[in-house]
Amino acid sequence: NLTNTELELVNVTASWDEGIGELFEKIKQENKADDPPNGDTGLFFTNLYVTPVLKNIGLYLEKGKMLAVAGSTGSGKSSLLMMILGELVPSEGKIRHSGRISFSPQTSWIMPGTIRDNILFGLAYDEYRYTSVIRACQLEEDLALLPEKDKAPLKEGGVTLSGGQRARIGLARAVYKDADLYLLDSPFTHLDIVTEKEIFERCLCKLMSSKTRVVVTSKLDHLKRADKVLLLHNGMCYFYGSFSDLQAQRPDFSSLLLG
Ligand code: M5T
Repeated sequence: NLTNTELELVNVTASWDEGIGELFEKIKQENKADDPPNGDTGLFFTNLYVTPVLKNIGLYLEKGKMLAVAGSTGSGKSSLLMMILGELVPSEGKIRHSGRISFSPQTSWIMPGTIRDNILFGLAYDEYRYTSVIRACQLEEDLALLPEKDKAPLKEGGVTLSGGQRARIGLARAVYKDADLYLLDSPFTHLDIVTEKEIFERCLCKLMSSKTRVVVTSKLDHLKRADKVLLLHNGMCYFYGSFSDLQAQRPDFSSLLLG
């Protein structure tokens, strides 16, 4: 049902080295003139197969639901978000979504300006919205400690910020933006367990409860709370479905979440 579906992937396969594929396609075309009379050009190209980063992925996410994307390092989680964003073009399959996307990358870029500028990121200041976001992202205490509060200037690259502050500013920026689909790549890196738990609850579950969310996270607690779980392994779908089905169908799944 498309009216309730915010995001749909149908048998999607993609490679980062697509450029190489295109280059060899070009060589192949150019070589056509020199083809032997029997036209057998297949052999030379059989070893030019490009390994896909994502293989045959299918999923759908209804409006207002949360999808947790899990898997070990290099399994393709960031690549999946890049594909939804349109940065990685699938070689096979279909991606469907409509509307505005808000994306927070694994490492947020800090621009020169105040903390507030870095959260608003060009959008108009709405006090209620801004305060809710600051609270949900646990930035209130950090700001209270600064004499200039959220008017404290930041340098490009955010050298004066801790890793956790930068992560929370990045998350706050993505959440402040009004969008139909939120793509959050590992929003809890550099956060201690308690802060992570609080932000997951207050921001991702409560503040964003009506939003369609794709969150890269391998934390068991997060998978439990998500409406859907996609567990990737070497770019393939190891599991897709509800957490209870994950436990039932893949009892050994936690070994894939380490690292
Ligand atoms: C999967 C390659 C990367 C790796 C594979 C984002 C990105 C990834 N890759 C590129 O070549 N270009 C890119 O822009 O794709 O990497 P991933 O999608 O980053 O995996 P992950 O998000 O599951 O890993 P991690 O470590 O962030 O948990 O071969 O080189």
